[in-house]
Amino acid sequence: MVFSQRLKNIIMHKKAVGIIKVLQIKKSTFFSILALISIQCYAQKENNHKWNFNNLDGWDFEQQDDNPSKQCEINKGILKIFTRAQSWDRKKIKTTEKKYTSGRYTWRTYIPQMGEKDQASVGSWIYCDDHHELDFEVGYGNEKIRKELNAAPDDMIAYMTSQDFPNSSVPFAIKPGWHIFEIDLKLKNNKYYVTWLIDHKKRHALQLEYGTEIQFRIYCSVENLKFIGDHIPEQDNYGLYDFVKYQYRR
Ligand SMILES: [Ca+2]
Repeated sequence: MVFSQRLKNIIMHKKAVGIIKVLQIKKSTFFSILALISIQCYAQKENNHKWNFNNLDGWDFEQQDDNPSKQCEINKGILKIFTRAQSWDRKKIKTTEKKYTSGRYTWRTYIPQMGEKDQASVGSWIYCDDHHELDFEVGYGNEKIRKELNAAPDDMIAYMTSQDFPNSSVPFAIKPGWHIFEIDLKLKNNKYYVTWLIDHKKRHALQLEYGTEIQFRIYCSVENLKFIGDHIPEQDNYGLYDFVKYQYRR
């Protein structure tokens, strides 16, 4: 009896130790996961930044044309990018780092009165590759779209576009002048949910089929693009950028 009681006690003790060990492992795993999430959030928050364009530190120039001139100028904290009449100039700047994920992307962009029917676009956008790109592209707009939107003669057309997964493009009429363009990426079931806002008003939203495995560069551009007007630009067109901001949020 005494022996079996001792055996029982030993077994009970071992079980208790086992449970405590399991609990300790679970606890340590829990704290490891918590630490990992905190580190990731902290790392992403470290990416928070506002670029005021007193210089182009942190940005690289890019072009998709055969014109060697950069056509990017900074004057008193305002970046100007322009394209020439009768050309297919495509001038852009992009963040050196491709690391931005969920959160709020903000551009303060000036849209001028662009050439009537000109195929020229002022872009405020983010890009990973040709299938993972989210844009504001603003231009004169082609005749068909202008009719559909009942655009006034001085209206410009802003296209809010997801290039793929899924593809979606929604046009919206805006007046020339300074605007706040924002792309907001929220995670829903680990996939991005994108909201396009113009001057703090929601104008389009879409559930995307991808999440933080896709990281973006931020872009500013003026490009002569065929989709946005009816003929090759007849005047020089430009866009101005006061600042760009990225603010992380899950
Ligand atoms: Ca500025």
